[in-house]
Amino acid sequence: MTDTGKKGWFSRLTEGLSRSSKQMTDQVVAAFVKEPLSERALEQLEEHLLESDLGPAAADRIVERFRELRFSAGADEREVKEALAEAVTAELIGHEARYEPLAGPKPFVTLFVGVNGSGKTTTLGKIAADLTAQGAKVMIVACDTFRAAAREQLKVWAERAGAAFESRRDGADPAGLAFDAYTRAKAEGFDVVLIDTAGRLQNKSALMDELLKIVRVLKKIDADAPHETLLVLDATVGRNALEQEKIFGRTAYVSGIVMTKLDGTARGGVLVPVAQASDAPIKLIGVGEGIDDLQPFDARAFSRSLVGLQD
Ligand SMILES: Nc1nc2c(ncn2[C@@H]2O[C@H](COP(=O)(O)OP(=O)(O)OP(=O)(O)O)[C@@H](O)[C@H]2O)c(=O)[nH]1
Ligand SMILES: [Mg+2]
Repeated sequence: MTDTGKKGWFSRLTEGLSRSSKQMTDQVVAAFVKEPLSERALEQLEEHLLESDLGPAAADRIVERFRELRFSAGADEREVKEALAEAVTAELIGHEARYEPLAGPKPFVTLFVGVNGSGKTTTLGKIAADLTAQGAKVMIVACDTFRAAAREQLKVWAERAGAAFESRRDGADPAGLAFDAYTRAKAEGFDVVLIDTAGRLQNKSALMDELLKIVRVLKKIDADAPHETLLVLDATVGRNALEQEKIFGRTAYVSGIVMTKLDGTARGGVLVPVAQASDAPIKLIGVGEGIDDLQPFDARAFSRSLVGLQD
């Protein structure tokens, strides 16, 4: 997650986004390179932007930018890609921020929320490993108490990261667990507390009630807790991610968004409308299942990778 080894980091991003960049650029580039500007080319651009799930508003603005750019008939591939990358970056300005758990209060409590399968547990595990590698004292709390498998999966991540692990048996009250774990973390000088939550309960309102209850009990210990609530969204569900942002963004005190599985889709452009719809900035992106495949979100780097630029 730290930007050390910049080159490896960037090539991982580019590799992860390769399906999206193929979708987005191959034909677009062909339509503009060494061609006089035409309505047909602009239409194609719009089509491909929409197919990448960038959304109609952003697609319109990008097409207008291209219309005004008026590439010379000698424009090469690089020029076209650079222009597209700049246009996408412009759409993301103001929607990026860092996740900095070691810069805030101690222990810094982060709550992970999102629908089932979005990547909460995996993201939490990657973050834990990154933080312990930096020497932080990390506690992981398994508030998805309804599934034994969920607890086991998280325990594996905790062991791999060398983090403390707090859990309870099936069906135990997640808020009670969160309260006790935070109390212990405070008493024992932990730097960071990472709280995993269930993605699915009997129904949506039960899920929201439970999240709000966890938030309420944490606030009994520190009115500012949780210090971060990360909404984890799966890019492969395309524009459904927008629906999920709407539901959680309104009710769960979301302070940052993690967009996962950008490597598993050609529609990574969906990050753009999600960023624009959300009050919370994008903070992290997942570009693979491995421990090193979680990255801080950088609008410029993301945009360049999305159009297939290699640096
Ligand atoms: N390719 C890819 N797979 C990912 C990424 N992030 C998570 N996954 C995979 O997505 C699947 C679901 O991830 P989980 O972390 O279990 O999701 P969850 O939100 O905890 O799900 P529930 O506990 O059921 O609510 C797992 O197989 C992960 O390995 C990513 O960035 N890229
Ligand atoms: Mg999980």
